[in-house]
Formats: sequence, C-alpha cells, structure tokens
Amino acid sequence: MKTYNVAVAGATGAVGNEMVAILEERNFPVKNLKLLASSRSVGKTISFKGTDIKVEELKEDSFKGVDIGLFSPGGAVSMKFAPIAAASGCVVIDNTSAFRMEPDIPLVVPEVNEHAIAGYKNRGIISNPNCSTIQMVVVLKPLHDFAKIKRVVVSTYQAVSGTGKKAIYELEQQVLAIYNNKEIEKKVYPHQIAFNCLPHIDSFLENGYTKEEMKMVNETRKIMGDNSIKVSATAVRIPVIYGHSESINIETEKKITADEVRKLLQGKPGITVVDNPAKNEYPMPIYAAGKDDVFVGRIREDESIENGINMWVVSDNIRKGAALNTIQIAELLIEKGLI
Ligand code: L14
Repeated sequence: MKTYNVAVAGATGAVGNEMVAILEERNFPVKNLKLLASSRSVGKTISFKGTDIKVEELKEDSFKGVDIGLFSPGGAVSMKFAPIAAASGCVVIDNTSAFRMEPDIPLVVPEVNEHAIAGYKNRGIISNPNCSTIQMVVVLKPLHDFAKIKRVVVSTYQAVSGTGKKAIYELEQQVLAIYNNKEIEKKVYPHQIAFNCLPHIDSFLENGYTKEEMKMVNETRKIMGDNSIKVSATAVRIPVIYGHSESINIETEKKITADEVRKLLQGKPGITVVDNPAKNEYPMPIYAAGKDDVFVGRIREDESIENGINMWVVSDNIRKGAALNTIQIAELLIEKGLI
C-alpha cells in the first residue's frame, strides 16, 4: 500500500491533537509524520503509534517532501503558509476560514459534495468548512435531494472547544472560581461563559450578524451547490466543552413528513438518528463527544407552515466539525487516486 508524508500544522492545538489521534485511529497510510507549530511549542512531543514525535517550528521550508498538509493553525498563519506548502507540491487541507469562499478552492464535506474535491488541482488547497456548517449540511443534503430546501432557520449552541484549548481552560477556571467565591478571569470571551450563554461567536459584521453566522449562510450554499437556499443563522456559545448542538428549521418545496425525514436520514453515511421521545432519547453533546457521526433527533413537522420540519442536530465539533472531516478529505484524495 502506498504511504504518504504527512504534516500537521498547528499540531499542538485542540484540532491538531485530534488530527494526530485520528490518523492513528483510522490507520491512515502515514510514511512519516511531521508535527509543526509556532516556536513557542518547539520541544513539546505528541505520541503517535507509540512514538513520541517532537514538534518542529512551522517555517517556509517545512513542507519539502511532504505530500499532505493538514492545517489548523490560526487563520493568518494558514493565509501565509498554505500557499507556500502548496507551491512545494503538498496538498493542503485547511481548517481555517481563510480560503473557504474563494471560488477556485473546493469546500468539502465528503458525505455531501465529494465531487468538488477534484478542484484541489487549481491551487493545491482544499478548505474544510466551519464546524457548525459541516454538521448541518450532512443532514440537509438528503432532505434537499428529496424535497428541495427553500429556507433554513438555525440557532446554534456551540461548545467552547471551538475556540481552542485556552477557552476550555477559561470555562473550567471560571466554574472553579465561582464555587470558591473568587473573582472570575475573562481572557478569551468578552463575558463570563460559565453558567451563561453568549449570542456572539467570531466578530460582528456591519449587517449585525457575526462572521460565524454568515459562514453558515455562505458555506452552506457553496457546499450544497445551490445559491437559492436561504439561510438565517444565530450562533450562540454555551458552557459545554465538546459538541455543538443546533436547532434547525427547514421549509421545503415538496411536502415531507417527519417519518420520511427519519427514513431518509437513518443509515446514511455519517448520520445516526436518535429520536425516541417516549424514552427521553434525543441527541446531546455528552453522547456525541468523541464520536464520528452527526446525531439527529426531535424530528417533527413545523405546524406553522405548509412544508416545514424542525430537528435537533448534535456533533463533536472537534471531530466531524474539524479533524475528522479533514482526514476524510485526505482519504478521499487517496481513494480517488488523486494523490
Ligand atoms: O473555523 O468556536 O471558522 O470560536 C471560528 C470560530 C471555528 C470555531 C471557524 C469558535 C471557526 C470558532
């Protein structure tokens, strides 16, 4: 079997750590694994298949001889280094928002638009979509194919791990401080996140929406390949560590019943339906964390409109929302003989 030289850029972050773990877990055909991060992390080691690999500094010449670059550093770092890596012949799969909306860069969720992957040849870069968008489109696609979605109204309940390890620490420290009657510290979020929720993810735009909300609007259309789909999003941060939840309302062209939705979704790759209200069974972040699938439940008809469905969708934002989707893209490149 052919093996590949793989580099993980941003290896010491929450997503980078998960990428290394998933490469091992899925037995990805790695010849050599290079772990790259900023100079601050040099000297750290990360274990891969029983060996401690040293973290090296991400530099311009880091990608010589590398076949696949899995990127999850900050957006500005990707902006600079992804084209450098691509120019040295490495295929970059980038997790940041830097290139997602560039028309000649594919934005891929394997369950939804695997055909788009061929466009990696344009610039040697493939973008991994935003975490909230990924779990939503995995569920929307089969419904769109069946009943054509006209409009989506979504509210998210997003875990702090999306912001990185520093935000997980901030939530934990605030909980401890509150229980110990101490002052809380706020470094990552503008307000207390413990026992609170913030209707604010990423920065605010002129139109009053946040960047995170507009990612859900624009990326959904690009991935689904249909600019007619209207999306209205509210993105909210909640004090959960792993797993984003979403309340999704869709309006379709064709009538679709709750039972039809369950049948369409059950058994589709990457989807698990958990929908048994009689037994209090529905998706929750504590069960989705550490799993690969997107979980869907609370499926019901929207009685306020002619053709509408409401549902509740939960997935691990660091896995399907980031690291896993990235590695699935790399697996697809191999499977299709593109690298
Ligand atoms: O990939 O949760 O666009 O703070 C940016 C903000 C991912 C999550 C992206 C967060 C994100 C994130």
